[in-house]
Amino acid sequence: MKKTALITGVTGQDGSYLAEFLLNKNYKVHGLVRRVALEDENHRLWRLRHILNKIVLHPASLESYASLVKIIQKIKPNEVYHLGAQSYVDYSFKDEFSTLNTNINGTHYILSALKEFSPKTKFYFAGSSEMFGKVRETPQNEKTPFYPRSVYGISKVAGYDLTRNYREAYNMYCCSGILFNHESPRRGFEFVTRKISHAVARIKFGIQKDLKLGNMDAKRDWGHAADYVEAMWLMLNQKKPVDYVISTGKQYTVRDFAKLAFELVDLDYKKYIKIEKKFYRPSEVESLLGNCKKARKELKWKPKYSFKQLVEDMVKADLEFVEKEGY
Ligand code: NDP
Ligand code: GDR
Repeated sequence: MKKTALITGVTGQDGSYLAEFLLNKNYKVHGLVRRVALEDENHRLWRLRHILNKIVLHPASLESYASLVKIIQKIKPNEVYHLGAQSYVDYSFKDEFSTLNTNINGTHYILSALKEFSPKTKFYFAGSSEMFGKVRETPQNEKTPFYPRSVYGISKVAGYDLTRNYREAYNMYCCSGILFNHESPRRGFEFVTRKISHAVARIKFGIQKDLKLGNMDAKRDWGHAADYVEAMWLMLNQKKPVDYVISTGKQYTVRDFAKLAFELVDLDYKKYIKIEKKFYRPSEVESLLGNCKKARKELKWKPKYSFKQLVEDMVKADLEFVEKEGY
């Protein structure tokens, strides 16, 4: 019999790659979407357009326990991948309350609904390297203490703890991936990598003059989303639920990313970038670097994309995007 998976956040970057990945593994894939997405398919479902006829979408809200219960009772999925979240760190400083509400209550509602109505379902929580924040050691692994620097990071620590507690208290198969930044041509435009690759393409085509950024010294461990969704699936297909760090183990600055992206179209980044205070965060995460030895050993997972291949993939895709769409 086909396995059934439910993905929250299916319209996002990771949700779309994961849906494809699970279809290739012959899963029946269900996705939870906000009703507005169904009303505006063109804009809200762009990442899923090519697989829309192969997946089942259910309107629901992470803010409504009742709507989540309805879907879980109906599908009783083998696996739930809980990716839905207010995921933009910068925005979490501007709207703390809704970030906490969506990210903490949304996670709690799903866990609670599973406990009541489908306790055998395996549950994946999208944890984040933002939980390490002001890092206590370098590189960071599964034992590194958390020190979040934003409401977003705080919400992810709470989701991580809820997930652990459901595993320990109710003996459910619940685990968290502590994923470091992962990007792709499907990254949202507000995140720095996509902001850069999109701007590079627009500047190359002469429709943008410069690129305004904040802290270019921030260091991140950047991987490719297509690689990282495989790790989510691996975590739900082990004998026991265990939390894992997923990362590349290599670190670059925002400046490194920009320099390479501009070089790929024969431009010098220094001529185009302007620094603006408004893109700095009230409390910044300066440096993240993951140690994923445990995942490499136990899950036999490793990233396929190098940093250079990631930047190339994004810039190439945005050159095609801007040429086709004209913006
Ligand atoms: P995206 O921002 O691309 O996608 C977020 C998804 O959550 C979207 O489908 C969005 O729906 C949905 N969502 C947001 N708010 C709600 C809500 N109130 N009700 C229902 N759905 C909602 O994120 P990514 O794909 O990049 O990330 C997936 C998950 O992994 C997130 O939880 C993120 O925090 C986490 N993460 C991401 C990392 C990364 O580098 N990408 C690293 C570590 C963790 P809509 O389309 O309607 O807005
Ligand atoms: P991050 O990603 O906060 O790491 O969270 P983002 O791309 O937003 O920022 C990365 C770093 O770049 C610096 N920066 C800028 N960022 C943005 N967005 N825009 C700018 O103009 C800019 N200039 C400099 C930031 O200050 C920061 O240091 C992502 C999200 O996907 C989270 O959901 C996820 O949990 C973490 O990665 C791991």
